[in-house]
Amino acid sequence: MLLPFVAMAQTATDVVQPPKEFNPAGWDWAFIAACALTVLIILVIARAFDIGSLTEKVTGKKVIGWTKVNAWLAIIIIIAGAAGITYEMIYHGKLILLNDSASEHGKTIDSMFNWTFGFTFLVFCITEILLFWFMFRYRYREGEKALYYLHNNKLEVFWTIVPAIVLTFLVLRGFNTWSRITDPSKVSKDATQIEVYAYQFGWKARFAGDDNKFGESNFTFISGTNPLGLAVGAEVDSLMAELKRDISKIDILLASAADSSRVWQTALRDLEAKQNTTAYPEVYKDVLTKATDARTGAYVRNLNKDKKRKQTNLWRIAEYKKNKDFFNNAANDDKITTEIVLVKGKEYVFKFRARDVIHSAYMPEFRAQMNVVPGMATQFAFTPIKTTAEARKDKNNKDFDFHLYCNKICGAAHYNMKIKITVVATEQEYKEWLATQTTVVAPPVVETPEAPKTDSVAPATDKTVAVIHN
Ligand SMILES: [Cu+2]
Repeated sequence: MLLPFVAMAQTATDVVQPPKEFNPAGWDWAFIAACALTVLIILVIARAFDIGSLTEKVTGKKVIGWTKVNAWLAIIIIIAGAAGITYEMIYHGKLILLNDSASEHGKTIDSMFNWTFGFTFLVFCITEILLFWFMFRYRYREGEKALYYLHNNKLEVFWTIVPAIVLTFLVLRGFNTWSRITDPSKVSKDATQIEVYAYQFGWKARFAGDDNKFGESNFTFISGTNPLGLAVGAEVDSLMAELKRDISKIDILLASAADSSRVWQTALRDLEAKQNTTAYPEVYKDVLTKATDARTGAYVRNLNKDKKRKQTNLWRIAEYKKNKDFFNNAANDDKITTEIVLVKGKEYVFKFRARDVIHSAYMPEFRAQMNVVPGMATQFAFTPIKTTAEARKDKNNKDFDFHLYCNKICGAAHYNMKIKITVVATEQEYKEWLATQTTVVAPPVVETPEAPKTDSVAPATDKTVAVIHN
């Protein structure tokens, strides 16, 4: 530890306490009285100064030396400020800036952090002290004239070279550390791969199955039962069958578009004739929209758009299906989990993928953070050096867990986007856990698309029907 630092990072997993009840008996009345007294004293002093300046006006003689007062106030402010910060550092920060890292590279990150903070803190202190001292020492005095000081080469060289050397040292060290944990060529071949998949709003993890190989994936394969879009043959077949069914349903709707338009126009006329437009505003609004869409052709246009989209999707999947390397069954045994389990001392590579918007995988205890970008492969490698059980003991908190959080404001439920990371001591524990996890399960494929009933052409709600036939 370079310098005494304030605690900053230790609140990441702290639970937010509910507000305490209104209870004046528990208040620190001595503190409140001291505050009130301070305010009172300031008011009295201000009043005294007021009287002073009034006297100045009346007598024409100088009573208060304002320059001197301000100069001394500056000194008081810097001393009081420094004392306040020191107090906070010791009593609330406990002189800790970062908790112990739970990953191997985390020690380097912490050391870099401390060096950066230490250096900037030192410069900050020196410049602040000089700033306030100059304010005090060179305040206005009668008869004294300011020195006009234009340029000094030695000073320029000094404050260019020193930061340049320090920054070079900090940046090079940072660059080295960063590339060691993010450069794919620097990760050892034996490192276990884990895919971390982000979506609004949650995370899923994928572990390679018994073959120790990740299967291919593509966003076009995503379905309700295949959230990661893995290239699992049976899954993708049933998705294709579903798409075909949807397309034939749309075809039937298109064929009977003229009939359905008539139904809605009649319904609309009925409603208007019976003056039900105000009695049932929602029904009227619904029927009006449908009748208008049918009349303007928007209904048919939307159906065609939907059909085109589904056909494109179907075509894309069919193209992928032709590639036997893509559908090589490697994805069939991949495990999809809602928790990440790691073994202490083993190296891991996290491969990140996003479904919708940019997220950011943030693992504060492991000193790791990486953007998770749709359509882009990002990764991060690290070795955990502390089990969950050890961390609980260190923190003296039996409920503590490591987590991976989203650190990019990605939408309404961003705050709730996290996945638990458990670090176990032995490979055996990990294997036992993995065995309980599930793969993508394929539902039975339905070959013949089932035709929808024709009376569903103009779907009217019970309420609508009741109103129309009133
Ligand atoms: Cu997110």
